[in-house]
Amino acid sequence: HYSFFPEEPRWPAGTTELTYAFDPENGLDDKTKRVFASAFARWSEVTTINFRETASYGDADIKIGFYSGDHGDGEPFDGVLGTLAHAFSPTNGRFHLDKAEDWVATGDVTEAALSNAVDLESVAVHEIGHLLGLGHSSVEEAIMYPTISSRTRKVQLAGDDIDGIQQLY
Ligand code: TQI
Ligand code: ZN
Ligand code: ZN
Repeated sequence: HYSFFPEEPRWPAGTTELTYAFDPENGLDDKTKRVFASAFARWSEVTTINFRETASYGDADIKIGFYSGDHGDGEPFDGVLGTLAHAFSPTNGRFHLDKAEDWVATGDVTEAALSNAVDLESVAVHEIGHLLGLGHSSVEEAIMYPTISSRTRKVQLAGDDIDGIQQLY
């Protein structure tokens, strides 16, 4: 079953659009950016919130970046596997990914040559759930279930994820 953060923080009632931006220092390619767009679209399909990329990083509601090790927020990354990414509860908007992972942005992660390959969209869909206010779910099929194996792709929202997010928005 889905859960929320303590005190159930959420984006303000009536929010119809949230903007997101990529840390310009990362210089991400379009292929990578399209993976995030696809992950956001999965949540906008089941809520009244649309997500729009903006070039003005400073003004964006959601700020996405890849970092290694200690990156200044008290939650250092740990190298290959372990913690893959973290996102904060509403309305913080910070969404950080561990640069050390072998991120797979397209194709079939189950066929990736690297045994520690991590599917970027799977992690993005999960972290966006946190950004919107969902905690973890006890339902194994749910995107918000707290474990995923490497070389696994899980990007489809389960009924449990949809029930949870529709409680908030
Ligand atoms: N990162 C953890 C996560 O996103 C960080 C975390 C732990 C967390 N507890 C939290 C974030 C409570 C918000 C609220 O769950 S992770 C998965 C999963 C991670 C894990 O790198 O371990 C995914 C990131 F669920 F598959 F294990 C993405 Cl999909
Ligand atoms: Zn961080
Ligand atoms: Zn999580």
